[in-house]
Order: sequence, then structure tokens, then C-alpha cells
Amino acid sequence: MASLKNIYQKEVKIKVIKFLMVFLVLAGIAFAQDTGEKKKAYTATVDPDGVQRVTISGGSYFFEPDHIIVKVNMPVELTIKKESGIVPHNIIIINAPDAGMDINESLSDKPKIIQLIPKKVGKYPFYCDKRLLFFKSHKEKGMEGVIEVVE
Ligand SMILES: [Cu+2]
Repeated sequence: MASLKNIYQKEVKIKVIKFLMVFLVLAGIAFAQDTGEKKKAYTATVDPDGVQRVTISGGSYFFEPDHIIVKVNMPVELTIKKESGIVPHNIIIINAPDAGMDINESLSDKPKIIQLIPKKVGKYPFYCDKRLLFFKSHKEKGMEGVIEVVE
């Protein structure tokens, strides 16, 4: 019976090793995704008519791009659209009237245009405030970004 016990112990060891290998692979994937998520900031270009045009798409659970740099005191035209799917999303910037920033729009498959004239240098976070029942809000799941207004 001692040999049976040995075999059993060997099997347990193999299982533990297999588990550790799977764990390490998954940890590696998670780490790779983490580093991959650092997106580059998108700097809006100024069109010949003096308008800075940016297209933002939103979905579960992201905005792309999620860091937008625009120049102060020049009109901005944001084209917002939602990735296809049934999950509702919106885009909100807390109303900052003296900075010319105020967005609260639902996203739809059809692109919508929002016009702003940023009047103050600063960072203005935007996010989606949708939430399903008691689950985490979309913002908490990563559906957020920032508009950075520069000189
Ligand atoms: Cu959302």
C-alpha cells in the first residue's frame, strides 16, 4: 500500500505543478495586458478652418482615445459614437461653465457632434456614469478619460 500512497503523492505534486504553471501563464497574460493598456495621448490637430476635430468612441468599458489634448480658446468639435452592442453608454464632463466645458450626452451608434470652446487650461475628466443594478459603474470598470487643455 505504501507504493499506492507514493503514486498518489506524485499525482498531487504534478497537479500542484500544473496549477502553478497555469497560474504563472495567466499572471503573465494579465501583466502583458496591464502594460499594453497605457495608451498614448491623442493631440488634436487644428483643421484649416481653425477647428480641432476629435472622434471619440466608447464601449464596454473604454473610451478611445482616453487622453485628448486640445488648445485653449480654439473651438473643439468632438464626434462621439458608441461601439455596436446593447449596453447603453454616455459621456459626461462635470459642468465647468467658466472653463467652457460641459458635456452630458448619451452615446449612440450614430455619431453625435459636440462643440466646445475650452477657456481654461487644465485637465477635465470625462466618464460614463451608467451602471447595471448593483454592479460596478462603467467608470469604475475603466470607462473614463481626460481632456487636457493646453496653451
Ligand atoms: Cu458606459
